Amino acid sequence: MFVQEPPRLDNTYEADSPLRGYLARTLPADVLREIEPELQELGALAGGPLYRLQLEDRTDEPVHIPWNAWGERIDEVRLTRVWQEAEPLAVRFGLVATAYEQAHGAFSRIHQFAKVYLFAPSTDIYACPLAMTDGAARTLLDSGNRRLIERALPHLTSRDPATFWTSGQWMTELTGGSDVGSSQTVARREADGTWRLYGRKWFVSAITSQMALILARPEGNPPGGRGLALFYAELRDERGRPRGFQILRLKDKLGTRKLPTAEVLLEGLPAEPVAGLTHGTRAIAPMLNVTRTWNAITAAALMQRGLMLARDYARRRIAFGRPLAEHPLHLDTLAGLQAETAAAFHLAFLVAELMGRVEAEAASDDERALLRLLTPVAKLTTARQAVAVLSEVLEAFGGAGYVEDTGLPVLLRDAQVLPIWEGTTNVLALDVLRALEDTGGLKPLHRAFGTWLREVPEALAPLAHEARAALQAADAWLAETVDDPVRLQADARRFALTLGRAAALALLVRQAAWSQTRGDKRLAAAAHRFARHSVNLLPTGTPPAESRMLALDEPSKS
Ligand code: MFK
Repeated sequence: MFVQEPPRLDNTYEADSPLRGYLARTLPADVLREIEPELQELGALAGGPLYRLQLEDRTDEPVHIPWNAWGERIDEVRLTRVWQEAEPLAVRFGLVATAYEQAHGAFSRIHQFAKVYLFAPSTDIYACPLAMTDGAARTLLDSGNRRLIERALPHLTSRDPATFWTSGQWMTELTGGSDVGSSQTVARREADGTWRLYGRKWFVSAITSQMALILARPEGNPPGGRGLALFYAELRDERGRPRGFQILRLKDKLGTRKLPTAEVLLEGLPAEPVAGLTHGTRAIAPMLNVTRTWNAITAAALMQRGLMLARDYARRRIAFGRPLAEHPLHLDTLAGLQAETAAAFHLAFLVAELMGRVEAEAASDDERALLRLLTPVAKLTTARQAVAVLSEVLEAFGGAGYVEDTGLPVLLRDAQVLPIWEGTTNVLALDVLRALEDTGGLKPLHRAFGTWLREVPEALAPLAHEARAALQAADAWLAETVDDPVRLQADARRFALTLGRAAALALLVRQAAWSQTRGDKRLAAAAHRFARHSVNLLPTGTPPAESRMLALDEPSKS
């Protein structure tokens, strides 16, 4: 009887040509030599024992235990096996620490995110608490609060599982998922001058963290984000019991089901202001920007995981008398997915690279501006690509892609969180407009395109031209729309995606030019294919008045 061979993974570092080509181009040879053994080790784990454990542990989920047998409130959360193994590994490989140790100066973020990229697809979204931990470390450092930096940083950046802490990011409320400024959590000052927090947080990711950064409104403060303050809290006492909060329930989510996301009641949680008693959303912005970068890297990583499996399967699966890999239509489909994945990879890693340069104080003003602008651009662009690519990946397996015990459907379910959390596509598109106010428009991006596309061989010149043309179209739209707030908002998503896709194409062309001189034409093929998918999305909208008619199915008034 015929039995279908399942897809297999090898060492995911060795098999990843976009990652290896990128590291070879960007890192000095001695840095690459130094970090490569670690990447090899992580690739072997991710494609071997960790992936096998993921498949074995597929149906396990975290469990909330509110009470102990004797009636004491304990709010314990039991984690899955993959999560239990992921934490010590993450600490040993320095998935957060690497960015702060800065052993490789401005290249440290590339080093860190190369590890994150290999680790994330084999560890069931354990990247989430790590992302928030990294974000908390950055936020505390940027706050300049010496006491809290000295207290928490050694834990957040520890290389020792016994002292390592993860951090939560407690923002989301029923009133405000995106509109955080409408939060209702209250901060009350006690007679002894200490602070306690009261309220209900609606969506707290990775509830097992030891500390959290929390937004709350000091009593008497005005409404809106400016009236919020950022607080630091250590969440459990020495016996592991919650300090002034209860877990009401774990969320029943479409995906990221290994990640214990909780609804939490704050009943006097002791907390300490991080940076004054106002402007909480401004104070937590570093957290948002760091986690959005993790989001983009994870998006690229999940796409690559799906493609590695689909590619392997294409060689094993015989249909209509030959392997799928011999069918031109199947090859064409996978080629399109590879082009999108390579584009997402280069956009996400550009942000990582810029973050490293800014943090090592090696960045120019333009690079600082680019980091601010391209962080939301990369997050929103790659998240949408991930959902589209992983949906196609499932289809590339036919019915097997829709059957749970192949371990494939989870890829799509987990990808679907990427455009939602850490700011939806629309919220981030508005953040791109906000960022343009800080960066003084698109000039830094024009100059970056000039640098990236300086030495382009003739065969790639039309693609460089197309990337520039899309950026110019975005700039022309901005000039035309800047005084029309309704159109500005209505087109913001198309504008942001055009920037993302134009930047991704320019980056693909730059890498393709480098690879081609070394005899590798894969990136050039990816750039050609990517350019044939849409890059400039601005012409595809509907006038705002018609949108209302369409969106709400209202009859025309005229
Ligand atoms: C592997 C994956 C890793 C991801 C794991 C994460 C797991 C965690 C899951 C979650 O917790 S999901 C919840 C995440 N929530 C969000 O991302 C919130 C989305 N909403 C927004 O981003 C809104 O735009 C925002 C809350 C920031 C709006 O707040 P306000 O107070 O109404 O906005 P306002 O007044 O425009 O901005 C306040 C200040 O912050 C301004 O500065 P000034 O006070 O100096 O004028 C802004 O410029 C600044 N700001 C806002 N966003 C910024 C920023 N600064 C820098 N970067 C940004 N991104």
